[in-house]
Parts: sequence; C-alpha cells; structure tokens
Amino acid sequence: MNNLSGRGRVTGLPAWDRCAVMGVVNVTPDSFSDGGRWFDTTAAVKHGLGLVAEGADLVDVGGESTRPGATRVDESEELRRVIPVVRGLASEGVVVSVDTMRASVAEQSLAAGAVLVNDVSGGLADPAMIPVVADAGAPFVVMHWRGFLQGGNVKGVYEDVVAEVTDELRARVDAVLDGGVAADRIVVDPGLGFSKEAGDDLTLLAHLDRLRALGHPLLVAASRKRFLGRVLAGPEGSPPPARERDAATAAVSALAAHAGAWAVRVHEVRATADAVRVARAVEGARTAAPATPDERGAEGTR
Ligand code: PMM
Repeated sequence: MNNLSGRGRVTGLPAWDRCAVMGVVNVTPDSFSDGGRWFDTTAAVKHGLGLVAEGADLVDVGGESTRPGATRVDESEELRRVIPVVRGLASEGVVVSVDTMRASVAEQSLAAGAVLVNDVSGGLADPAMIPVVADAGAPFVVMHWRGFLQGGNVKGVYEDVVAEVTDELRARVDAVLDGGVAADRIVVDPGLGFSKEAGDDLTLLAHLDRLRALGHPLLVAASRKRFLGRVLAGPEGSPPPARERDAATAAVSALAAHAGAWAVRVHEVRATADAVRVARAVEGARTAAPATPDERGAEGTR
C-alpha cells in the first residue's frame, strides 16, 4: 500500500493527508436513514454541494436502497435517478463516487464524471461490473456482504467475525485483481450492518487494524446504522431513529480515522469533518518529537 500516514492512497483519486470524508446522497424514496429527502435531481445536486461546503472530500451518489428487505430497482429507473446527479455534481468539480451494483450504472456514471465505483456486492451482483471497472481503470470499493457471497439476504453467523470477514474480503479482492482491476485502485470495506449483528459491527470496528492488514485503503461506513441505535439505546431501551445517530456516527469517524481508515462514509458531514481533522491533529502531535523537560523550561510546563 502506498503510504500516506499509513492509510494508503488510491490511484486515480486526490491524495488527502487525513482520513477522507465521503458524504452520502441517496437518490431513493426508501433508504433507511434519508430515503425520499433528495429524490429529485435538483435537490440531490444541491444537497451534494452542501455536503462539500460542510467538508466532504467526495460525494457518494446512490439510486438503490440496500436496506434489508428492499426490492431491487429497475435498471432504467436507477439510471434515471443517478446519472443526472452524478453529472450535475461532477460538472461543479465535486469528486463523485457512484454507489451501484450494476455495471451499466457504473459505466454511465464514469462517463458522466464519477471517479470511483462503490459496489456493496463486491462485484458479485453483476458479472459485467469488474470488466467495466477494469476497462475504465477506475478505483473500486470492494465491500463485504455475505448476502451476495452466499445468495439471498442471509443472516451472517460468525464464529470469528474479524477472521471470516477478512478472509472473505481477501478472496473478493483476489477475484477483482484477477478481473484486471489494479491493486492500487482497490478499496476494502467491512460492510457494517450487511448480514451482521450489532456485536459483529462493534467487533469489526475494534479490529480495523486487521482489515487494514489486507493492504488496501479501508472505507468505514457506520453512518446512522442499526448497531449505533443499539449502543445508544442500552440493553433495555429502544433505539433512537436513524437521524438521531449523527453524534454517534461522528464518534465512530474519529475512532476510524485514528485507526487509520482511508475514508468514512457519512450522511451528516459537518461533525465528521471536524472529527477527522481532530484525529489528524492528534496524529501529527504523536509523530512530532516530544519536548524534554529541559527544552520546555519552566514556562512550558504550564
Ligand atoms: N452502506 C450503505 C450503502 N452503501 N457502501 C459502502 N461502501 N459501505 C457501506 O457500508 C454502505 C454502502 C447503506 O447505508 P445508506 O442506505 O444509509 O446509504
């Protein structure tokens, strides 16, 4: 992995000197945390620009909800939702990622100015995806989701979630490499909440170092997810709604940045933009040589 404070960089994308912030624009009527809010092209582009103004480094545009039980959207409808928003944001100079499991949507998004393909199926949903990404020379997010590894929306049952997710991700990365995507354009993502229970998500977050050992930049997407609702509710309480999980999301962003994540994917950008900057400042302070008591002198001890 190319080193940039150990978190790596992705060829084909700007190099950030800290954990990058990926803001989310879901152009869907039914995403679990923000469905329906940016369903119109103009509103979606405006929202994406607003996320950039708040500190997003890149914007992830998706036209299909992946919440449990969601039915798949038609290809033509996904294209209708996504392409104008990708084009609108890219034409304003935004670094755009497309969140899709369809090769056609990826291909047309890249033509419309997207520079990263984010596929929650890790290239499994559409056999044409990896060839399209490889031919375009585009960076590719490979996410872990047993629903696609094993077929159907399976419940993940893990004995050792970190070892199993790491091994299964490694196998997907190998397949993506075999398909011709360059190693320095591959990002890995543990897929928090995808065929995983709250405890699994927390265990994965506690061991991001082992996912980083895969040797690819790591994307962490915890934003507003169910496991945060469970943490905030405590053992007996009922979870707060998704949109009341943004402070918890920012806390995960700080932890992920500290653990060396390449990027975090979030719906509410402002707090996370602060969190990654604080993490970067702390990282800078750790690598600066500590002053000795003599160098500090009496004044410096205050
Ligand atoms: N989660 C969602 C959508 N896209 N992409 C990646 N790479 N990783 C994720 O964990 C992920 C994703 C679901 O959340 P949303 O519907 O609120 O966007």
